[in-house]
Amino acid sequence: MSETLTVPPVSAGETTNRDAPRPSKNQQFRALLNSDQVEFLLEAHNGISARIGEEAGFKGLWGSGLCLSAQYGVRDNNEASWTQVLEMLEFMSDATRIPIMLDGDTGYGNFNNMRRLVRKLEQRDVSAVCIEDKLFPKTNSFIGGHRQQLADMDEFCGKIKAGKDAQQDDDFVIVARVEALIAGWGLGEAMRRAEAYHRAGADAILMHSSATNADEILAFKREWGDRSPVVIVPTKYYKTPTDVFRDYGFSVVIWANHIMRSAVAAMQEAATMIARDQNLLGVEERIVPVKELFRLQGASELEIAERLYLPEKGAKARAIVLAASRGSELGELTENKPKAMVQVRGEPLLSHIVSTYQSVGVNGVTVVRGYKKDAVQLPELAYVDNDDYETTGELYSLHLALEKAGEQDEALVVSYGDVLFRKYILEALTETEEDFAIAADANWLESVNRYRSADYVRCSMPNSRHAFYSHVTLEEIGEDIAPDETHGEWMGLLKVSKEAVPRLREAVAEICAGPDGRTATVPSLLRVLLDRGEKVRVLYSTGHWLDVDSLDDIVAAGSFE
Ligand code: SPV
Ligand code: MG
Repeated sequence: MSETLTVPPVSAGETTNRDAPRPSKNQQFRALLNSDQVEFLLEAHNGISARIGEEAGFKGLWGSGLCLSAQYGVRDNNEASWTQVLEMLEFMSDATRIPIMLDGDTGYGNFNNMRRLVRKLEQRDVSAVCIEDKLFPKTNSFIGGHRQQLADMDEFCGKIKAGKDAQQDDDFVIVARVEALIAGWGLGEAMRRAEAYHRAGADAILMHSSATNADEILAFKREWGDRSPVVIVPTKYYKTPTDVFRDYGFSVVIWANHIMRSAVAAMQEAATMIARDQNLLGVEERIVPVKELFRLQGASELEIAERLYLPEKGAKARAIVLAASRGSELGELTENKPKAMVQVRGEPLLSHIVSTYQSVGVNGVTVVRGYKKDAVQLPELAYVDNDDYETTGELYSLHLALEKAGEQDEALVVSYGDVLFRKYILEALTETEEDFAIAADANWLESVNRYRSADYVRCSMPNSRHAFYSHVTLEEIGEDIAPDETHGEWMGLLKVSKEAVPRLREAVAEICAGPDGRTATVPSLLRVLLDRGEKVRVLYSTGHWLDVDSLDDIVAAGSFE
């Protein structure tokens, strides 16, 4: 199945479904009944099984009373209320485009209940209902069928008539199910009832049998001829070749409970295995991957719809966090783990950074690991390893991450595993429209420290109220900008629009392939971008970030919220 908007669970965005018009479900079902070949309905009992049936190529589904009851864990004795059945049917109908015939048991009451049932089914786009001539509450035909009492024939005819009168769409189908053979009354009674129901307006007769061969069903069909379409359920006489049904001119064959039974077998096997092994190793390769569930649920349709309908905000970005270096200035704190994993307020630095990203909706975070990479293990992150971290620099790490990610249709934020920043800075950065944007601290003078190298920026204008409303751009970045020309300190954050990501990737690859490429830095990349004529927007802030370079910084990070 294609990954686009092919199958339309209503809940998964009917509004985005613009496929060519197709016959209504009722028309489709009517066509099945009138078709000159034998047609098949597959049992389904919830949304996902309905969808699986449709994908397997079935043209219609059977909402089996037995299996709908079983999936609720109750007996096929009308223990599930008719509205509970209806509710599940709505999910099945929403999940598929093929028609569904409900096994409506005895119609859940008298003619009046039947009328209401028909109206409710039509409202849920269910195309047909089959009712059986037994008494409410019914019992499954294969449980003591011979002892089961049949409905009064005339009363049942009234129910059929009431249903036919209630339907709004001419193509809605009512099938009358004759239980005379099940209850041991023989062919004569079966014929008498089938004829009465036919005259009452039933669109088809379902002749049921619990015999293990098809003799009585075939005898009925011989006698019935083509008075109306005949539907059968060969659960017990499954050995009869389908060609026999074809030759006899049956209209519809229902495979009535096989999806539920196969699901039960698979669930029992998996449950037993997991209970026995107390791990998932054995079971994992026998079951579908989680992404198969996502596919069946129509997750890709939601992604497309989100692109159509959600505002393009900063959230449409992913992040790369460069965290390959040790941070040896922290001494024994980084003996067994890189700086990004040093604890601050009970959590690794990296966790704080990832939380900040997540708080603005940037959930796709890739971390480049290097030094003690095995110590960098946090949930929900993607990892790229720079195993040459000792001889390479941060730009090389970025290069590896960009190459691994391949083509991506999202903006990108690059930051470091040892730089904390406030959420609003990130938010403002991701909302910029420019292809490249960086954040700069205009309070750089406050944090000047002779022992610490920093990347300073010279911009198109210094920070001011006026600058807040202007599009300040970067003119120079480096460690050696004269103090009277310095407008701020780069905070280690770079945003790249989705359109500019390919240009970024190309520039990074080119620098890394050059003579000093393996030890190049992100500021050197910014210089190359400026040389290439790219505009780099600068957002000023005053403080509210922390570059963790020393033990004092670790202490300061403890109160950074
Ligand atoms: C069902 O599937 O619930 C049916 C068919 O009614 S049978 O179980 O054969 O009665
Ligand atoms: Mg049933």
